[in-house]
Amino acid sequence: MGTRFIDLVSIEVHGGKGGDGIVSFRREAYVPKGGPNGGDGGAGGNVVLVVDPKLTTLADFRNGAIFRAENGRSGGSSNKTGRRGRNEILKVPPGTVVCDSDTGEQLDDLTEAGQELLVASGGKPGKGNTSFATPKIRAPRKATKGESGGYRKIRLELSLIADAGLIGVPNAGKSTILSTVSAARPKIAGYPFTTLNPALGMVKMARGFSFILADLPGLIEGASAGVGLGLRFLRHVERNRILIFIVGAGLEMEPAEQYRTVREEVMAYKPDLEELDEIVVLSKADLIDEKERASILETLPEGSIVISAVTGLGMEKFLHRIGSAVRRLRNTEE
Ligand SMILES: Nc1nc2c(ncn2[C@@H]2O[C@H](COP(=O)(O)OP(=O)(O)OP(=O)(O)O)[C@@H](O)[C@H]2O)c(=O)[nH]1
Ligand SMILES: [Mg+2]
Repeated sequence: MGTRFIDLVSIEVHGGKGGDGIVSFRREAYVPKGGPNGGDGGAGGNVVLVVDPKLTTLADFRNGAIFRAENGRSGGSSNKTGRRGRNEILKVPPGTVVCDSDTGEQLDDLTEAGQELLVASGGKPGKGNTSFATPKIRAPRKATKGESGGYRKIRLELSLIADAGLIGVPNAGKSTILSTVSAARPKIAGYPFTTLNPALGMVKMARGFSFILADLPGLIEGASAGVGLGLRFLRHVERNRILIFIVGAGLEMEPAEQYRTVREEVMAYKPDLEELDEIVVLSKADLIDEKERASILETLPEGSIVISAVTGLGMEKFLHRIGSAVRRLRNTEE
């Protein structure tokens, strides 16, 4: 179904190189030729994905970015093993599906908080000359180099369900709203049923917080019985967690009537939806004056918001209202 927003990035991951083993001999006073004491290298670091339930998108990853774990250090004299390279830990949101970009093979579906996936192993460390000492060769001059780490291109894919859906009669201005608050570019036109399939956009707020907003096809009376885009539309509504009713100024139907009609259709389709959070918004407010706005507001539920996607009026308040509803929901779901 179309209410999924696919967040997709390809990245490269490189395990760290293993540290080299070294050639070294003991040097003690009065001992002309000490035995070998060259230590092994440290292993290269791994690149590991780990699920962080606080994340909801892959927006922190730049497409094509390269992530390298640290190299292991070389061994030291006195049989000191080199320090191993630090792992590179990449946090991903729950629901991230990981595939090898070259083979297309699915490596894992990361769903649980804290779940880990090793995507590139660190290289094996080299051995120091101590390891090559035998009864015959007491002073080996041989040490091996660390191996390079694993490398691969992976694809991270997250399919998101919208947090909130824009619901309203045709021409209420739903697509215009989505296009001004996100990078989504739904079709906008002054005729009904411009939107045939839901469009989704990611709304980015301050401090890395974001949510997914769905622009839904217009809804008319009888939709729950299959009129207009009817059921096709309503199937999408039930996948949203917050219902945003958009009523438009300047339409044939009065705003209060739009709200009543649309809400009734939604609830007739699925009474459970009564339990979802609701936000009521009067849009296209630039078409009417202050006085008319106030009198329309009196006919809408308390706390309704007035906006214009064209002039920007009320848009900040609108986004904050949705943002705090989304936050509340996510907190209770944790
Ligand atoms: N003046 C004004 N016009 C608007 C505003 N928002 C949308 N419009 C116009 O209203 C018409 C319908 O806008 P859309 O965003 O396509 O409406 P919609 O609710 O997505 O319509 P459907 O997809 O048919 O359900 C277009 O001609 C828009 O340019 C607004 O804030 N002010
Ligand atoms: Mg539309």
